[in-house]
Amino acid sequence: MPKRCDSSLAFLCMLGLAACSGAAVTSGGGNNAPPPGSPPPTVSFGAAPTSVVSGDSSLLSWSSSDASSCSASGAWSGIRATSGSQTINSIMTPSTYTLTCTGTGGSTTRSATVNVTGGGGAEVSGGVDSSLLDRHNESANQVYAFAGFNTTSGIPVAQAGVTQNTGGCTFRYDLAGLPDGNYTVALTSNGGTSFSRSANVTVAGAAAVQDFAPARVLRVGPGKQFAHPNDVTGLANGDVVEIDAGVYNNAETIWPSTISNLTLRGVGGRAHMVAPAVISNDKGIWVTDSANMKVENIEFSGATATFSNGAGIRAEGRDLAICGSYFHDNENGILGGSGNGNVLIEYSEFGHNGNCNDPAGCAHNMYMGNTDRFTLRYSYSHHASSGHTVKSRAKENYILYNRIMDEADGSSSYTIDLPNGGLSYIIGNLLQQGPNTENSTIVAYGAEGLSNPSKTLYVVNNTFVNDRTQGGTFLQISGGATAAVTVQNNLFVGIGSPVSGGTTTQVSNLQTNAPNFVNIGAFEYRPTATTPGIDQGTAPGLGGAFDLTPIYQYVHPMNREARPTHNAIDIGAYEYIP
Ligand SMILES: [Ca+2]
Ligand SMILES: [Ca+2]
Repeated sequence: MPKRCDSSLAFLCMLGLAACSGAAVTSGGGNNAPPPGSPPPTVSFGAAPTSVVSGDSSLLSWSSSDASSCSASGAWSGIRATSGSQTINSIMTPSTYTLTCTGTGGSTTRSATVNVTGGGGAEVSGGVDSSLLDRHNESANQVYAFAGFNTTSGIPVAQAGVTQNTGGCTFRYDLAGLPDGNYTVALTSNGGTSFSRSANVTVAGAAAVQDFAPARVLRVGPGKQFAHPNDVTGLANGDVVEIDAGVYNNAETIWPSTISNLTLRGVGGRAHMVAPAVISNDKGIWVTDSANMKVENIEFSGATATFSNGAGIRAEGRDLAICGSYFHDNENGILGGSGNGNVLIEYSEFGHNGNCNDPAGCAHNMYMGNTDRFTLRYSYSHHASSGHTVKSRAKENYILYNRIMDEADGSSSYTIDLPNGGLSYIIGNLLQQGPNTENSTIVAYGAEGLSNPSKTLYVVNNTFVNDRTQGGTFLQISGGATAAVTVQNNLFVGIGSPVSGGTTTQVSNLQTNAPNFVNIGAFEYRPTATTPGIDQGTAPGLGGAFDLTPIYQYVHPMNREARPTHNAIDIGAYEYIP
């Protein structure tokens, strides 16, 4: 779930004690007397979260208008850009961060305080199996500690969000600073409405570990309960199916609609599902009819079907989360049905899927149907064959911090195709079309008619590269003035038209033929000191309820890191640090 809401605020919201805007909290104030005719700067400044476990970090974010410079004081110091963000690590004591921005109209001061829990007692921490979590509403996954054994009523004495380990499909929590005593430690995936697991934990001066394990694990592999994923029977709601790493030939399964909340997980590496020469369901290697499935560490290859649209996964059930998986050499990598709900794909790779063999329509590296929300993040999609590298008809699209490319010899059509519009966020991506692309456009919005309810698109802080020597179009908007499009802080490299069609708001974008990246030939688009656009971006602000400011940047392969801050935000998908 892309929405940001710090855990303590979410808890207050749950109790009805605070408005849950997800916005940062500001406090303090005080404006110096301005000279006549000039307004004092307007400054927005906040921390997220505003309460951390001792030793954890918080992100400070700010923006201003009518200011020429800002300075930090209190628990931090130094000169700051007039907008930006900075992660403060290892916060051990309650800390107040102050920012003063100055312009011709005077100065404005804002402060944000980060409170610290823990430090005085012992920590209770542990792993949380992904099968127990809501992957589509991450802030709802929380662990509470209640005083006494066997109770989950009343006000908890401590609370922590469940966090995902970077680069992986595993999760954990840390409840810090619990005084000695007996506690019930309880896991919720719906913000505290109910608890799916609880355990009695005694704290006696030392750290305690309490893991939350799945209800039941079925094991697949040589010598295991089932030799092959095709053989799995007797499934129950909430089961985890752990499949040993290795190659499984002739793989094809319809995961049934009568079972929900299944987690299918490769262990010890990826479990590779190789399609049979003829898939009997004529759709895909795995057809996910089950609601709320999770697929982790699985590889899919070789899917074909009668109409040249055989998929690694044919997604038909409501809500699907894919993590750490690899889809290659299928007709479609994933083909999303028209089922409603949310599809999340993260830390995954798609390559060499796609074709235009069927006159009725092409197959694509990934092709999402008209679902409610599609999120693609920290992933690598490349070398689509004739089809599109990413295609989605979803009503909402969050395409964040990915590498999506033809590279040297891919033959894709569009790099991103959102043919029906939708509320769409394309932020922090590396987007390239190669010399062999079969369509001169990189990103297309509304190409088949803006039939989704929202026709709003935000394209922010991406690095676009056109390697098509005859030129091309970086962003093509169809549908005329009905689309509301914001294009900000993008770096357009190569010849061609940056934005074509539509009525667009374009702010601080830059086009260059000399990007001076670390190694453009090897598709390493990190900036150097002479890359154009350093410190030349502008604060993106909010796009609807979503903060457009990039907080991560892509790390190859299929990973992410926090986007640092240095002076004003840079144009493009990376921030340059001297
Ligand atoms: Ca293209
Ligand atoms: Ca900068």
